[in-house]
Amino acid sequence: MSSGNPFLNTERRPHVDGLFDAHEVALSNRNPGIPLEALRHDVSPIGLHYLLTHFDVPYVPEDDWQVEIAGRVRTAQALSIADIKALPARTLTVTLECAGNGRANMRPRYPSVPWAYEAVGTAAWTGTPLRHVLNGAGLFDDAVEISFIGADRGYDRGQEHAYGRSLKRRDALSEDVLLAWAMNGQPLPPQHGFPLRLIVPGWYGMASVKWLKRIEALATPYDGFQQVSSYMYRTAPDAPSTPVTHMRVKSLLIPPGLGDFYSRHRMVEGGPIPLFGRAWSGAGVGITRVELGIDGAWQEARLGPEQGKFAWRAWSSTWNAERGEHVLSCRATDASGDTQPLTARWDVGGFGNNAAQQVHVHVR
Ligand SMILES: Nc1nc2c(c(=O)[nH]1)N[C@H]1C(S)=C(S)[C@@H](COP(=O)(O)O)O[C@H]1N2
Ligand SMILES: [Mo]
Repeated sequence: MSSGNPFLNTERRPHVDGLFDAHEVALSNRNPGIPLEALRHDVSPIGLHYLLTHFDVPYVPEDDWQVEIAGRVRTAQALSIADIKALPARTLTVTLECAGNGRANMRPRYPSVPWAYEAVGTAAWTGTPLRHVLNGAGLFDDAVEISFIGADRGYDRGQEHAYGRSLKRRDALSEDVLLAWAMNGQPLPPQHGFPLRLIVPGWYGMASVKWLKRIEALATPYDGFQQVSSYMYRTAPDAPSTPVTHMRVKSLLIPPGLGDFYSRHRMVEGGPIPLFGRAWSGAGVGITRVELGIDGAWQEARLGPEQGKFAWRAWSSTWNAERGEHVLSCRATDASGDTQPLTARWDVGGFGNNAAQQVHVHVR
């Protein structure tokens, strides 16, 4: 029997090891990561911020966009970008990381965007706190969740859907959740959600819905695909799942010395080598410590100044490089006492891998 849906046999993708599949490579071409050397910038220049777009980037020819506010509200409404810009504005420096960052370093790996370390970036987002719009429409008491639906649409594992996510009422009313129209002082570029996106600081990136078209107050939990069928931690395909929410503590270092074009392996001259990196955590929790690992021995790194509760923090250290092959690593600890693990904890979808980075270096 023909179902008319050729994607229905893609419900489960078996884990893989070894060479990357052409589909993974194609996804990776569409979704660039930050070049690690760009971790130098406090705020990532727009073109260096990572991207993750599940379906097609919607074509929005001009600014005639309207966002619907619907569902369990006293006054349903359609707001223009001008209406939203007339509300009180805030700019927040926010580090976003994709929940799938590190997936390619897990063995075996889940076939999806094969991020190693680079699905992270920090931008200055300008917008109005979402609560102004929710309060303007008047949430009914029975509104337990707010859903956010983007203009992009496609299939995943046989199911057609628009990209959508939700937040619990309390989270949605936070002063820090923004309806953002600008990134680093410029209108959102098409790939980052023009003309309007949600920014949910402290959460993995999937919560920050781009090309936002519809905001709906719900009396029952939202059950869209990206909420209940994806972004779930699971230790086995049929094991109980827990939702992916805040970012886990993590740090990265900029690979030192000179890189080889093809392998990207590093060549360093012996002597004192300055090292620099970034560390962040989720839920507005600060970074209290970063350690630099040299072949498994850990030394304390220096922390740079904080640049806001939701932005990554710089760290630096000096490595006395001696001739031979070395593995550099870094691990951060946050104010709730969480430290990065040295090896990935297993997750079926490859989510939340915050294992310490490893950089192989040849010193001559
Ligand atoms: N509408 C829509 N919003 C979206 C996505 C998407 O595919 N469609 N991807 C999400 C995911 S998984 C991430 S990690 C972030 C990435 O944001 P960026 O591309 O601006 O870096 O956007 C989120 N918002
Ligand atoms: Mo993501």
